[in-house]
Amino acid sequence: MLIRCSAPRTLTIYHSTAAFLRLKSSKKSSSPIVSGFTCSVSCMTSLIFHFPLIRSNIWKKEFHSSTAMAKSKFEYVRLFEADDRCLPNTWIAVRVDGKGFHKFSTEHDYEKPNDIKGLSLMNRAATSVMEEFKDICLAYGQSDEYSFVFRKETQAYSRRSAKLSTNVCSLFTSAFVYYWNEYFPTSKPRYPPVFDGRTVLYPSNKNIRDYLSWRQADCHINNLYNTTFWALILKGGLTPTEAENKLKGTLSGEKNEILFSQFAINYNSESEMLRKGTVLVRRKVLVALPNGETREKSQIVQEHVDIIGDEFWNTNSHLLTVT
Ligand SMILES: Nc1nc2c(ncn2[C@@H]2O[C@H](COP(=O)(O)OP(=O)(O)O)[C@@H](O)[C@H]2O)c(=O)[nH]1
Ligand SMILES: [Mg+2]
Repeated sequence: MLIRCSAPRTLTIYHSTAAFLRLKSSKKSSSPIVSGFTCSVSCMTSLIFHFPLIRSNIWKKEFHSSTAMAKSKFEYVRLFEADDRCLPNTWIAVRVDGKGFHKFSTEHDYEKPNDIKGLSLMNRAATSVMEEFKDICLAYGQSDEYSFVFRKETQAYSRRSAKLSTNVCSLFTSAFVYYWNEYFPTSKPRYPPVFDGRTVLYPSNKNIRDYLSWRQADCHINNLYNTTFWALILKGGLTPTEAENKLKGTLSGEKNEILFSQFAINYNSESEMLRKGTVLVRRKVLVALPNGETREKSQIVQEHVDIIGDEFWNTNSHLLTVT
């Protein structure tokens, strides 16, 4: 088969056993493919989509060699790109955190101090991230943040730090918006939510455990404070300033006491998701088949458990084992 498209250069496609495509490019043009090529877009599109061979090998090869000449002049700019590959054999934690979520939660009428729908949406978005990135062995979330732990030996994106954080952060954010309606069926987001993302490396098992402990301790400290703070305001009639002054310098035991004696709230009876945050891990679960039988399937499950003590890590020793 022979297809010709006319000047200023000729596109010729010979389609046989060894098909090839030749682009005769005008030497004058600095960007031959774009500026000098007069074949119509629809013609090009039809070419690309009708000839898988062209699309895959030949097209790629010729495009590359054609553009190589044009590229060479500018190619040096690649040297400005820093190599940000993460150290080998090191735990990679990617944490996303809501930007200005104090405002976002107020603008979207989140319940105080905790909004179950909002937190569940965070868990849904994080599940999407784990579904996509199989090398994430565990995720931990609380408030407006989520941490994702990549296996020590992961080769995802050649361990490039920015690739990992931007892909995780982007998917998390889009999933947050994508699933919004399932959790807030009567309202739309009033503006696009933003999450930042960062990659942090931890060389030892102790380090990664301490990192996760740090985030869970943060959850505990903030949640106890917020629960007491909002009880003083919503149930005790204090102003935010009065509540803040009352809690200034108090230890956790004193906050527990205020909750219990003034509001009959036993903090330990509060929901585990609020007190401990959410751990996402993969577990083998039995799923029912249409024929009535069951099959084991790996599924991402949510657990609201302590990850500071040893118990979780003893029962889940596989999480820290390099495979
Ligand atoms: N009312 C409410 N606010 C929340 C909830 N989860 C997170 N937030 C808000 O999000 C903030 C997250 O903290 P941080 O990241 O330090 O603040 P940011 O800089 O405003 O995102 C909290 O201080 C709360 O104001 C929730 O479930 N309910
Ligand atoms: Mg935030």
